[in-house]
Amino acid sequence: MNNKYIILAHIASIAVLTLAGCSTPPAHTANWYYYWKEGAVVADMDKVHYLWQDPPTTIGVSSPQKSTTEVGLSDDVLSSMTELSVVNKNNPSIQEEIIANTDGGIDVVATTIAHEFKHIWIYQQWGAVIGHTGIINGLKHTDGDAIPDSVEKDRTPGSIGATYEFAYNDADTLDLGSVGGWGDYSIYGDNELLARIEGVINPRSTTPASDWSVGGKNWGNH
Ligand SMILES: [Ca+2]
Ligand SMILES: [Ca+2]
Repeated sequence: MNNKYIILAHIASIAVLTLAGCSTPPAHTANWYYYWKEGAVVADMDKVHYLWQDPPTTIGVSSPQKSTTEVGLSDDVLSSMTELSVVNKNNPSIQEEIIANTDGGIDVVATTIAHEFKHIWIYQQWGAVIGHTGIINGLKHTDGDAIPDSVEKDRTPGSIGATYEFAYNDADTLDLGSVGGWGDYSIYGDNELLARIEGVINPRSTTPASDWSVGGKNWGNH
């Protein structure tokens, strides 16, 4: 299986980061955030917390233990682009390619919101967070990627386990952690891959006609 997806941004999500700990942003910053939130230019923008960081250290975060209704985005959501190409360590026929697209803005935000809420969805299914092992909600977790052993071992056609052939004892079966600068994914790469793909194939809806932010879809048209 060789799946290719078009991605609009490098989504450097750190699922275990908290939303707290950011300094108060200067009043003049985040034109994009306020325009898109107040104008509902991207669906679920009302559930986005602005992560002010100088310089930004991540694009988006979710912290399911603290909130299942809010995710965070930083200014880096506007700029970072990359391509992801990974292969299952145990079955090289399983390959996932996520190809960068340089058209950023609301498209990147729509992808990133979907991505972060997929991390939360995983938490809601089984109740584990990154790094948790042992029995959680009656299901065994061996590798700490928040996906239970039974789900990773499942080879029923169409299941998560069958689609990616995840290993129950390897948190990063497709070796996302080997990609330059992404070493953190070695502890939850399987979880991250599900979120990456969700963001690409099922991004939040957008209303480009309402995007009057600086550099946005209608910038220069007024
Ligand atoms: Ca697991
Ligand atoms: Ca795994």
